[in-house]
Amino acid sequence: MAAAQRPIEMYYWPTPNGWKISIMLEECGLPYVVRPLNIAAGEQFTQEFLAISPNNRMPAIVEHDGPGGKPISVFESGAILVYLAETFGAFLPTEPAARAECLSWLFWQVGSGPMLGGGFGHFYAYAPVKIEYAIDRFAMEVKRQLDVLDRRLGESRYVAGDDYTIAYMAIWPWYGAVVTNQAYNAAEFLSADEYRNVRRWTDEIAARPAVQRGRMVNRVMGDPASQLHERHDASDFETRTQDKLVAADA
Ligand SMILES: N[C@@H](CCC(=O)N[C@@H](CS)C(=O)NCC(=O)O)C(=O)O
Repeated sequence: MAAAQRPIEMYYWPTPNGWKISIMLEECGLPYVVRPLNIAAGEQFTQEFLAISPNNRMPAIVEHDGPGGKPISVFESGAILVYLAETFGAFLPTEPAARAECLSWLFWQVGSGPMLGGGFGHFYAYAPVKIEYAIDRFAMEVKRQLDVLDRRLGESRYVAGDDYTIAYMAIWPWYGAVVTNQAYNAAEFLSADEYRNVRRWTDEIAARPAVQRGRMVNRVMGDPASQLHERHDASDFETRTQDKLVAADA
C-alpha cells in the first residue's frame, strides 16, 4: 500500500452487520478510522450520511484514495466485503468455481439476514406486542437456516471451501451470535445446541484474533477487556481497552 494512502473511513455501529466490516478490516490489517453512526439516535438520516449510504443504513465505507486515486463510497455489507476483498486481494477466491461458491454463501447470508434480524429478532425480542404467529413463523425460518448451515458444516470444515473467506465474515456475526446466545436471548428457544456443527464452526471462527479485535470495536458491554470504545489506531487494542483505561484512572 502506498504510504500516502489515507485510512478507510468505516461508518459503523456495533451490530452484526457492522462487525462484518470491522472483522474484515482487522483481517486485512488495513488502516481505518471508525466513524461511529448512532442508529438509535437517528444519525443514519443525516444528509451527509445519505450521500454515502442512500439506504440510510450502516455499515458503509469511504476510501479517499480509491480506484484510480479517486474517492469512493460503498454501502451494503456484502458489497463492502467484495470491494475490500478485491482491492486488498484476499479472502475471495479468484478461481471461478471457488469464487462462485464463496459468493453463493455470502449472498445467502445477505438474503437470509432480514428474516433472522428484522423478522425473528424483531418479533421475538423487540416488538412491543408479542404476536405468536409472527414469532413462530420467523423462528421456523431461522431454524431452517440453521439447519442448512449445520448440514453444510457436517460435510466440510468451513461453509464454502477450505479457505477462510468473506462468506464467513458475513455469516458468523449473525449465526454465531444466535447460537452463543449473544443475540435476542433466544438460543434456548431455538434449541441452538442441536446445531452442533454450527456451534463447532462458530467457536473456531471466534478464536481468530482478527475476529476478536473486530468484535471489540466500539463494544460497550461485556468484559471490560473486550471493549475498545474508541479505535484510532491498531495499537489501541493493547493500550486502550476499558479495563486498562479504568485501571489508569484509578
Ligand atoms: N442489507 C444491509 C443491512 C444493514 C442494516 O440493516 N443496518 C442496520 C443496523 S444492523 C441499520 O443501519 N439500521 C438503521 C435503520 O434501519 O434506520 C447490509 O447488509 O449492509
